[in-house]
Amino acid sequence: MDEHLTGRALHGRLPPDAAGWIRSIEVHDVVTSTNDALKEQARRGAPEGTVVLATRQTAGRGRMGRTWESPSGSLYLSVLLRPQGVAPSRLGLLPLAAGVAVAEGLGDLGLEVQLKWPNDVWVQERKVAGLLAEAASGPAGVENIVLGIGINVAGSLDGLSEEVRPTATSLLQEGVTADVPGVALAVLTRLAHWCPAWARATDDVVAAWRYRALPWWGRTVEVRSGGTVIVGIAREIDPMGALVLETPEGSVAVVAGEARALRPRHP
Ligand code: BT5
Repeated sequence: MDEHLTGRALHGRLPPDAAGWIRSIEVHDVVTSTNDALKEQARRGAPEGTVVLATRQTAGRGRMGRTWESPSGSLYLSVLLRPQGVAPSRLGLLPLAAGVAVAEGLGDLGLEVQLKWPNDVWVQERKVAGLLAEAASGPAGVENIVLGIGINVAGSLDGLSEEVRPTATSLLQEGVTADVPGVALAVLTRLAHWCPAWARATDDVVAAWRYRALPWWGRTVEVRSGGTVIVGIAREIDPMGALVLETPEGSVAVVAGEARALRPRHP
């Protein structure tokens, strides 16, 4: 990243509301994982709204032990939340709230995206961004959450593996010529609204998410979760962010997993 783009300079470019919630931004050219760097800061008592940002990761993580490929020139950021008295059952809603923030931020830059349950940001069936929320709990409940977001900004997908490339896209690939700081500002501005809104349970996260979701309603969807596979007709997102599927055994609310819409069978 440009030398003049320090965290302090970036923070100074946030709109006042967002600058009030985002406490500080630490900028790195390269880290193992911004989530791990921020967890370290959380252990040392960093406040809510602390942000770690990098343009390359050497050990970027996805969910369930997967890798988030993190070549240079894209945006990898993590935000620290310290929600007070938030029920653990609301945790599943946070990736949805963050997805809305990313969608709105990218929308501000001219890129229309769609949200795929629970944590993917897509442009026409290709993943442009992913979200990973990791919570640390203690005796008093949820102590902190490190919310990580990876957004493919750079134009060339050459930095991605052959396996990931066919299902990935980037901002530049989609014709949006924003730089990493610009994308960071757009997304942080929206996160500064949606993270506190999620914690206070004020704005309707589910309605905002559904508005931008892939139109799966009424389609047959398969969710792999742990060792199980659940297939049913997608009906709704429940108030806690679970995907409600209508199965032959009845209605099932799936809280986490890997979802895909099955192609309709032709006779
Ligand atoms: C995610 O996991 O989508 C969460 C990604 C979160 C990444 C951020 S970057 C900042 C912070 N620090 C971290 O270490 N992580 C967070 P999941 O739903 O498990 O998706 C992972 C899958 O997405 C992989 O198995 C690949 O198929 C695909 N993938 C990996 N890298 C990709 C990329 N750069 N672009 C598009 N798809 C990718």
